[in-house]
Amino acid sequence: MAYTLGQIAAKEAAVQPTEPIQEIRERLSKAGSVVVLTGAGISAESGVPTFRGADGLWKNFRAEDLATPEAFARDPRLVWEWYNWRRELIATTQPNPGHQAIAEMEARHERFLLITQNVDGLHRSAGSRKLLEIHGNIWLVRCTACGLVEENRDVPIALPPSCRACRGLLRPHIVWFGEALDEKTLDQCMGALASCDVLLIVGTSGVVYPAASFAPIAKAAGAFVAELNLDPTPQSPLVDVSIRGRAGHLLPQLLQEGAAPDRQP
Ligand code: BJW
Ligand code: ZN
Repeated sequence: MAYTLGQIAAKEAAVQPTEPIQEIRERLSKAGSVVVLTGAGISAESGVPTFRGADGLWKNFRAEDLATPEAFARDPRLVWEWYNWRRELIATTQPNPGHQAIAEMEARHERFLLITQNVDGLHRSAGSRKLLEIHGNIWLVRCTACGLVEENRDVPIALPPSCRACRGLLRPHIVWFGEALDEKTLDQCMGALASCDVLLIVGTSGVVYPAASFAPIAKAAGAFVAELNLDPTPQSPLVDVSIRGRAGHLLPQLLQEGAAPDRQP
């Protein structure tokens, strides 16, 4: 994580107004349709490193060396070694109260969609089912020859991994830079964003497209848009309410009907 717990507590105590939490709570309670968009920040409290920022995943690796189809074509072993390192790390993690609060939101709202950019699978582990993993899933592999997609939970995965159907080279079933997102998945996102009453954006820097366009799309369609993040983002000026703090602290507060918000982390 980019901050010590002491620094985070100081940030939250210094600037955390109670009203915006209450406003989001009220909007949620009246909403017919809710969409939640999450990024790496929601899993940070589970111990999964984020991508950007001081302790981000890219710090020791150049993105273009690892998360592009060109990088994989050039050196599949290097890319797989990075994924093996991440699979090993993620395998030891558990969902945190932020993931759990979103699963609870799904249970409370008939029309609900969780859109996550995360590939770690922690939302599903927390119980979320109305879920689109728009950048893929680290526990799925895809054959570069025949396209077969399969679950593979080996840690580490034996290198080079090959397809049991055609012996072709397997790759992570993850959307890399320059690759298109699944069209049907993106259509589902757009449909939900165009008709939701509330869009809640949690723990994403909001710089990677197309997810970076979701807030303006929902806003233009008339939704109330709220952001929960440790830091301001380029999306902060566009949204109706932007709250600084830890997802694992703020999200459970949104579920406390009628209760005074808890100011402690
Ligand atoms: C907390 C917290 C706590 C921390 N509580 N908060 C110029 C303009 C427009 C687009 C482009 C452009 N140049 C290039 C593009 C396209 C490109 C793109 O957007 N690039 C930008 C960088 C500019 N996009 C693409 O290539 C996408 N595809 C595409 O556009 O296709 C078009 C196409 C059409 C037709 C044919 C061909 C192509 C694909 C994007 C795929 C992104 N993939 C990655 C990596 C996958 C590898 C892997 O995971 O193994 O997905 S990039 C990486 O970033 C990962 C993430 O899902 C994604 C988003 O990151 P996220 O989640 O926001 O994390 P961070 O670290 O950035 O932020 C964490 C946040 O949490 C911070 O704000 C913290 O403050 C906060 N935080 N702790 C609350 N406890
Ligand atoms: Zn195959």
